[in-house]
Amino acid sequence: TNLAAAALRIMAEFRTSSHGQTATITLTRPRALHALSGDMCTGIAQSLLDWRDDPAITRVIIEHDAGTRGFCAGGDVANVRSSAMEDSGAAGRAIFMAEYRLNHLLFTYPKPVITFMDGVTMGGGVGLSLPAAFRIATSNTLFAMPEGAIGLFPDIGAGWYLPHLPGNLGKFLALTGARLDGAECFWAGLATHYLPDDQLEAAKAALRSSGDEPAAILAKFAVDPPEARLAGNADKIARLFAGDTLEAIIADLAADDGKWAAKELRSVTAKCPTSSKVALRLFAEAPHVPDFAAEMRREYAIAANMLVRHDFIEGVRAVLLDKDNTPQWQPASPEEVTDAMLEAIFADLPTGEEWTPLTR
Ligand code: QUE
Repeated sequence: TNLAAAALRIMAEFRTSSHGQTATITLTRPRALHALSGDMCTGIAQSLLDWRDDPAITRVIIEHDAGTRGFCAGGDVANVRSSAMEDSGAAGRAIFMAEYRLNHLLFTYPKPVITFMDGVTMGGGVGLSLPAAFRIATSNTLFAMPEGAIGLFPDIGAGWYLPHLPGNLGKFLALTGARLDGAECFWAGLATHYLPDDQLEAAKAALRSSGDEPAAILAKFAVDPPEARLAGNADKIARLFAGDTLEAIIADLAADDGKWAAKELRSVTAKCPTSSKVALRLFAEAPHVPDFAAEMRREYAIAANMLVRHDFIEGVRAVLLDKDNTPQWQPASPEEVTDAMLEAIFADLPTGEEWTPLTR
């Protein structure tokens, strides 16, 4: 009914609580696998600012509502897409502004944050995880940077975190959209701890009732993860994702006669070629980025330039709306993505329109 629909719309998409010295953000948008809306980003940042200045609070837990699927599936890309078609992307840019401000606030937060990556953790969910001092992988973790599937690019600070992963793992994650489980996240250093999912509520209860440091508390609940399947492919990833260009990586995968390379080649070539080239350039330029604020500034400019392109509108249509998974990319091949196109996507925004951090 209309009344029920209206009630669902005003239902809060996150809630906050505090127990002793521990504050908690709980994501409560289960119908979207807790994907971040712009309002969630703004509201969560406000709570974090309040707790930052509250001496009674020494640490913050980020979790999703118990009993629901997914930790956080991403950002508000369906609404960004609507904005691109209806208001030239103005509302979409505001959503990315709010999300990247939250990412930056978490990155610079002076108190330890503990993120429970318990379920689907993609894109926006990765942005809540990687800046946290304590990143808890679980038996339910499914981690990915899938933006190449929707004609976007690995954002939320991916250009800061991913280039530092060993053995070309960052390029592999960005170009294939590979899904990592909890054991693989721990193996790659994306997570700091691995907990069985039947220990999560006990670990949170201990963080809320004990005065001990988070590291000491989490050590009591962490276990050795199962073997990481990814470790067995690390040599191939290091070798076959070493190329500097998309064309070189595709050629190396195609020249390998193994089954693994053939499967990854299909993943790479299904992604938006412009997205993949943006990712490679983002990573190549990473050594020149002085700090995380500069990272957010460049990613925001890229997002603003990409969200109005055909590929983003088409990618969200194919993956999230029509779910036919047959996006028609423009250009459709790596060779057709010119340096001039990349220059336009990496162009600075006009003065006054750039990303800025939260000030309060
Ligand atoms: C790339 C993305 C997202 C994605 C899939 C991609 C993304 C996002 C979602 C998503 C998933 C399930 C939902 C939802 C959103 O999927 O950002 O509302 O129920 O939010 O390939 O960037």
